[in-house]
Amino acid sequence: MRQRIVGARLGTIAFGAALLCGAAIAQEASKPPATYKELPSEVPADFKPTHHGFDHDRRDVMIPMRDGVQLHAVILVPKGARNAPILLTRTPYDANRLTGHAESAHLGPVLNGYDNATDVIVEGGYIRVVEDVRGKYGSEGDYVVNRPLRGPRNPTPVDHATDTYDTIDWLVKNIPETNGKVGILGISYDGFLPLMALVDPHPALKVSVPMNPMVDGWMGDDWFHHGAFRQLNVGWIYDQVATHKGTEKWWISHHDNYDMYMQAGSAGGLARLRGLDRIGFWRKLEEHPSYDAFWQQQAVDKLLAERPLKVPVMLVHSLWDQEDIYGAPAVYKAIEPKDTGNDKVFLAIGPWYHGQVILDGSALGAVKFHADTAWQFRREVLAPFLAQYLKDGAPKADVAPVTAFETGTNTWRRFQAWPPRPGEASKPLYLRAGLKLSFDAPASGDAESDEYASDPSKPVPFRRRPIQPMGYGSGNTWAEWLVDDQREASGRPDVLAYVSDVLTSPVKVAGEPIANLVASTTGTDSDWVVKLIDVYPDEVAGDEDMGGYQLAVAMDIFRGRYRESLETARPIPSGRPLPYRFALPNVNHVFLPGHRIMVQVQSSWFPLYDRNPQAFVPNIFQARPGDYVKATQRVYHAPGHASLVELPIVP
Ligand code: PG9
Repeated sequence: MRQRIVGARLGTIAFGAALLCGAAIAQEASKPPATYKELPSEVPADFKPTHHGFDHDRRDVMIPMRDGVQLHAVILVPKGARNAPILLTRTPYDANRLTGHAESAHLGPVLNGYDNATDVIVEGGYIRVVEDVRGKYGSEGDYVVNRPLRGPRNPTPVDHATDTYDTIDWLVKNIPETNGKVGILGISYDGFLPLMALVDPHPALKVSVPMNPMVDGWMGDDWFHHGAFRQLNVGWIYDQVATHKGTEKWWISHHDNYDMYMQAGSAGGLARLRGLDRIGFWRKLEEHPSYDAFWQQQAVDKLLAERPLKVPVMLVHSLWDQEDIYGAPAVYKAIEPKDTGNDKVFLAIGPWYHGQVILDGSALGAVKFHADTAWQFRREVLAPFLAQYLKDGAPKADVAPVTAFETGTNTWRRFQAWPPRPGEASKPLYLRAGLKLSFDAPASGDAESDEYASDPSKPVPFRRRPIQPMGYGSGNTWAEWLVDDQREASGRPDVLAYVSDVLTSPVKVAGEPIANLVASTTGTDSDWVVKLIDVYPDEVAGDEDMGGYQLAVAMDIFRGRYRESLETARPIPSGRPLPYRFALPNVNHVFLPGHRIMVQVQSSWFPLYDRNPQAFVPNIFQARPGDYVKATQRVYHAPGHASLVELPIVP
């Protein structure tokens, strides 16, 4: 014990001395340096790396735009490249980061990340160019999220179309190793930019591959789905827009994000607590909760529908895209009619999460595809598709207008169009009494409806708690939430789960299921979530973890205040059965014999979506704690009040 005390005293003395010494140093440091001959610095005045052994040449350039603003780009030229095509990605996510995944002499590891189709780029011998968009990271200029095209929302002479044009013009004139042909591709926001490139395109732009693109932030991509706000994304606004180079980072205050957002009360409340309301883009979100001109005029599918299509485009869609599940099919639908020769607009549909197309596509969460579907696509479709437009003398690619993976059977299909049977009428799958599902309409005498309590103080978690933030860090399974087992929800009293009999023959669906709910609420506003689910057999041979699994193949939410007009929110007449009709995400799925079909209905999906107060308020971003009220929800399944899902069944 004594030893320890002495030690303690000595420690105190030492600590005191250290404090005094530290103060002295600090005081010293505050003084101007003493006049002494400095040692010769070991840092060379102008160090140039030898890049000995590199298989590529790295060039950092500033490219002048037509308004004088300069954009930073990283150019990676394979050693010995001659007459090589360029693959360009424009990004708000830091070109240096996207081209700096490893300190390596080889292009593969340098590009090997969540943002390059590395094997296609490197094995294809492409010159790789990644450019910071205007106003971000190494580039000059102002930053506007998803900068609108010149026009009513952008009075300046520049936008992403002009910046892409000017960039391509500079590249083909200043990279001697190129053959003068440029392809543009990218994922998510980087997928929105290849769509912007299609407007008044540069003649050297030969092909565009938007993957999981952001297209309509209100209808079904990152910000709202049918008016319900995706509040889990607010951290992106903070990280992306608070500073030029993303130096300020959003933070988590609770291990379970469910608690963090509950404590904040509303998305607007959280925004004000954390200074988001000082960020221009947040203020625009808060000012435009409805589908008004702000959203309609920047919906990329609408913009492209009005413009000529001059460049071949392959839209890449992920069936379980947890972020931009609306974009690619919406653009396909908008521009495909222009493709009279069926040889300019292509669609690829894979069993992937957001961006998984450039990663390993063997499985998604618990769902196994028994082959690397993403690699298959890159090798057999994307690589030859790009080459035919970009490489001198490359053969025409044997790529169908639509290449779609069929889940359930785990089979790639080739179609001439999407949906494959455009004229085919959908088949109604009815919600029936006794929580049944049937292709037979409700019969008179059936129980009229089912009810559940929707309590905003206990919103339905969108996945098992504790809930992680949106993100891609190691251990974060945000990317997989769309394939979470929906048993978590189906057992809850505030979720209705209707299920069919066991199927004796396959039911193949390809296209967009449409939810048709007839429902009432005792409140004056309400959210409706509808999920189309494949229920696996109680036991699955060879994959026991899938026994009884409830795999959602299409799920979405609709904010009831917009039932009459997406542009104008209106209170819901309380207690009255009313129709709600909204599209669910595209499916390409076979419900196999032995499986069952399930439809779940609920009225919250938290904290991914903000809570609906269930009492009508002008702007839910400004809802106050007292606005949130419990409501009793009724879903009807009686003749004349039939709830159903229109299934795009393929015989
Ligand atoms: N679509 C992704 C995203 C955009 C905005 C908010 C949150 C996610 C992305 O571009 O990465």
